[in-house]
Parts: sequence; C-alpha cells; structure tokens
Amino acid sequence: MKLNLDRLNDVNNKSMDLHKAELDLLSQKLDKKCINAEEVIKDISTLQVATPSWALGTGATRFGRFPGGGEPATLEEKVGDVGILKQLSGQTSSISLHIPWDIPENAEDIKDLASSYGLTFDSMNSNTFMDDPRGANTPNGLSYKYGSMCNTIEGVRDQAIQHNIDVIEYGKRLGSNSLTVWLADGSNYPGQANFRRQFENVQDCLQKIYKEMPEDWFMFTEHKPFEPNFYSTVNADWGSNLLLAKGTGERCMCLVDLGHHLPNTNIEQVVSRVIMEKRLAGFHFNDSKYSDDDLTVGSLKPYQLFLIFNELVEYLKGDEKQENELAWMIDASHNTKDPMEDLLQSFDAIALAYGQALTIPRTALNEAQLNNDVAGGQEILQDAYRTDVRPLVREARMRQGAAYDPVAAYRALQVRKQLIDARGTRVAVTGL
Ligand code: AFD
Ligand code: MN
Ligand code: MN
Repeated sequence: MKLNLDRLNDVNNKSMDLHKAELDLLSQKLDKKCINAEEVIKDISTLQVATPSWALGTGATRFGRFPGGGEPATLEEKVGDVGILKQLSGQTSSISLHIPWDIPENAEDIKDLASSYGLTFDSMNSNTFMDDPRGANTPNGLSYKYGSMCNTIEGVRDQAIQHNIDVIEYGKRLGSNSLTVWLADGSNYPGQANFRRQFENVQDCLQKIYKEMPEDWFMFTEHKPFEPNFYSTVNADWGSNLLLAKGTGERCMCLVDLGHHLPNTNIEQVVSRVIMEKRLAGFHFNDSKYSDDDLTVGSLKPYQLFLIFNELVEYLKGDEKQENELAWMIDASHNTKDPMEDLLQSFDAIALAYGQALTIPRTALNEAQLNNDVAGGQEILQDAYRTDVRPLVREARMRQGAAYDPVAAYRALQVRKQLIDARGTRVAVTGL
C-alpha cells in the first residue's frame, strides 16, 4: 500500500506558516552560536534508521500478546509497511530481517518489491536462541536448549554455524552486507557450565562463520547481560563483546543495543570506548527503565540518548574513521501501542537527539574541558539539549516529501484503518 502524497501535503500545509516562523527563529538563535541550521538539516536527513521486520507487529511478553488489526502476515506486507514508514518519516530506507522468522523464499522478487518502495536490506539477523520453529533441528536431538555456539555438543555448534552461513547466503541475495549475531548462550545456575569453555566455543564458531563471509561483509556481535539465561551470559557486556570481535577478525564489530546494559551503566562511555578501538558496529535503539524493556526510543531517557549522540557526533565529525559505516537500527517491541506509531515516534526521537548533538559548539566544549570549567561544560551540553530542534527535524522530513508530524499524519490519513480494510483483523506476525 502506498500513501496518497497529495493528502499528505494537505496535512502538512496546515502547519506551514507556523513552521516557517519557528524555523526562522531557530536558525537565528543557532547562528549566534555559529551553528549553521542548513548544515544540521542536511546531516539529519542523511541519518537513515533501519526498521526490523520483527517490530511491525504487536510484541508479546511471556504473559501474552494483545494484537491489533491489519498487521503484516507476510514478508511482502512487512516490506509494504516499511514503505509507509518511509513515506511518512523519510527517516527509514531499509529493513532488517530475522531468519527463520522472515525467510525470503524468492529473494529477487522481494528485492524488487523493496526497491519499488525505495528500500534496501540492512543487517541480517540469525536466530539460534530458539529451536527452528519449522522443526528442522529437534528430530536430530540437536537442540539449543543448553546454548548454541557455546554448547558442549559439537553437532549443535556445527548446526549453529551452518545456520549463520545460511543467513549470510540469504543476505547476499538481498544485497545486505552484514550479519548480526545475538546469542542467548550462557547458563542458568552456578555449576552448570564452564565460563571459559563456553567463551572459547563461541569464539571458535564465530571464527568459522567469519571465514564464510564475503570480503565486503561485516559481522556484528551484540552483547546482553542476562535473559534468557539468568546466571551468566557468554557475551554479557561490552568487554566480552570486544574480546570476541577482536578474536574473530578485523571486520567483526560490536553492536550496542541500548537496552542491553545493567541499570545505570554509562552507555555513552561504552560507546566512546568502542569507538576508540574502532569496533563500533552501530546501534539497536530502544529505551528501558530496567533492562531490555524494548520501549520506544527516547521515551524514558532522552538525555542519555543525547549524550550518546554527543559521542557519535564527535566521531562522525572527526578525522579517524572506522572501516564500516555505522549501522542504525531500532530494536523494540510494542505491546500496547500501534507498532507503526511507535516506530514513527522512535525515528523522530533519534533524529531529535542527533539534531541536538549537532548543535553542540564543539570547540567551546573542548575548551571548557581543557580548562576544567566543570559548570561551563555542563552549560554547553544542557543548552544544546534544551534547544527545541524540532523545526530542523521537521524541515529535514518535509524536504524528503515526508510528514511535518508523522504520527499526526498517520492518524489523519487513517493508515491503520486502511491496513485493516486490506488485511482484516487476523494476526499472523512472526517474532517474539
Ligand atoms: C534480543 C536482542 C536481539 C535479538 C532480538 C530478538 O535484542 O537483537 O535479535 O532480541 O527479538 O533481545
Ligand atoms: Mn537488539
Ligand atoms: Mn534486546
């Protein structure tokens, strides 16, 4: 389904007078800080965030799922939904698939469909945290119950390696160039497993998968402190992740999922460290109160998000570059919201944090730090954070033909109703 852009323009036009006045005033304010609003708008426009195929349907917890209507039942429909998100936000132009939840049976057709919406395929996600729902594994007795790559049984490890190689093959056909590996591997009880053996097994498997990747591909390993294992996790933190990445190969990078840190972790410092080592893969954006809650980006800790983007802008505007382009993706689960609205809110929050960080006068910040001007440094950051940069984000969106206010436009255009009319109220999404 494609949206009628004339109607979108009508909705946008209602806000245009106010928008122009606000943009003008903000540009003047930024000018005083020697920040060029035009450049910030251009930078915001270039930040494209991938949509995960598993976030397009209502998420679930182990206590149940409360689905909405009109959710995508097929990969084709998911691609169509990302197309709508692109039209409304101008902030997403790729889709990230999870195998085996979204197997592209006919890769050429799916690729063509995606490009008809202006979409490409982002990182491919493997899944060895559950047995293949198609029942491929269990008849052999090769289950991931006690881990995949960390498993003591060689056959299970080989199966996990082969699965990842299969995922790379799907990705090659779709034009992707990276594999994201998140492992549930770990243990639930002290005494269950040997930390070192588990780590070495995982390292060995990653090396074997790495060898099968095309030379222009990157591997992203994603750490997480706990869940589904509650005593230990093999790739538990950024330190373990960095060890694994370095032990795997030059093109193995550390992915930072914002929800995968214990409460109060200084994530912006983690980001700085990983950048320092030239190993940052990119992000899985979300927000959380406790850990891995998978809530909407920026809904709880927008200042933290801004501080993370402060580190990123320092990197992006600096001279030292990594080999890989940073990968930006949302990884969230929407239990009580319309997933499309949640994603639109997330793109907006990311663009806002980026926009705010772009308005930090970096020379002045550096000087404050060198002179130990503690209050001064804080003033500089907070002034940028408290500047309402929404006019810049809106302008960036509208220059791409997208909405002034994506959620309001989504509602005004009655997108969910149109999807329900087309697909009915059935629910068949795959994912967690
Ligand atoms: C996990 C991770 C990871 C994984 C996803 C599956 O965040 O990125 O692919 O959930 O839904 O917690
Ligand atoms: Mn994630
Ligand atoms: Mn997660």
